[in-house]
Amino acid sequence: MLKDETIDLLNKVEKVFEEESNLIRIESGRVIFVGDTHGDLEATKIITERYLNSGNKLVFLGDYVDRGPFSAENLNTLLSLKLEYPENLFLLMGKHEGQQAIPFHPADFWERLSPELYNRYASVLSKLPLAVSTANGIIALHGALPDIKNLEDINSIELGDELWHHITWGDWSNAEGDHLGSSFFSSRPLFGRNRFENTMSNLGKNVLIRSHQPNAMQIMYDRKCLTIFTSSAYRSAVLQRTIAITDLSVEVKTIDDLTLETV
Ligand SMILES: [Mn+2]
Repeated sequence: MLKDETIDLLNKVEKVFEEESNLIRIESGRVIFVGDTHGDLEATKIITERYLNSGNKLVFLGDYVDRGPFSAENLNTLLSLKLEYPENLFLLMGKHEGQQAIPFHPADFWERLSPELYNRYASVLSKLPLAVSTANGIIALHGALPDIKNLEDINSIELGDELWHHITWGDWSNAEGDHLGSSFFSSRPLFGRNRFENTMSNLGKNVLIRSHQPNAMQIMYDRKCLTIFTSSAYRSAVLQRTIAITDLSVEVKTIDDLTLETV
């Protein structure tokens, strides 16, 4: 895409994101959750061609760029589709969309941009929503759950604050405890079962669908926490190209009430 076309796309889609709250509520229909795509344009195309139509809502859980071979194409495809289907496609914020708050390296997509495009992408992507709540018992976000008392608290989270960091950078561990510290090699905050159970109870939700942690156990916490990963860019990922599907007319109590599909 030429630079002028990219700037034009960013200007238009920025207005759509400015209309959205941090928390997206989905009340009916079928929802397809997509994990990190990380430059896997083919995965994005298969999923959007198969599922982006009336009656379905597609929720991408963040991390559209870096690591895989087609970062710019993947991101621009998703932004163009967001303009076309603003009510059927939702793009949540991942760690790789938060460059304005926490720049990190390596980040091959970001590092190749001109300063002008870097600033425009960083500014527009800083406006992405943080979480999706469905009427049948699901909360979905990129990483971990923040310590909040109710769903509405998500709307007052600000880019770069501690709760934002827990959502976009947080890992889960299959251990007891709440905030277990940060891993030694990165600033990824680590959380245990108590954080999961307390926040899920506060939010009145049964199942968390998230991505972010390619080597996490796919199913944790009594089959109520699901990690999906949809990019084939991480060879070490436990599962690749996996999506999760739910019909909002059926209450979801555990992960067994979802349909998992490999694309
Ligand atoms: Mn990721």
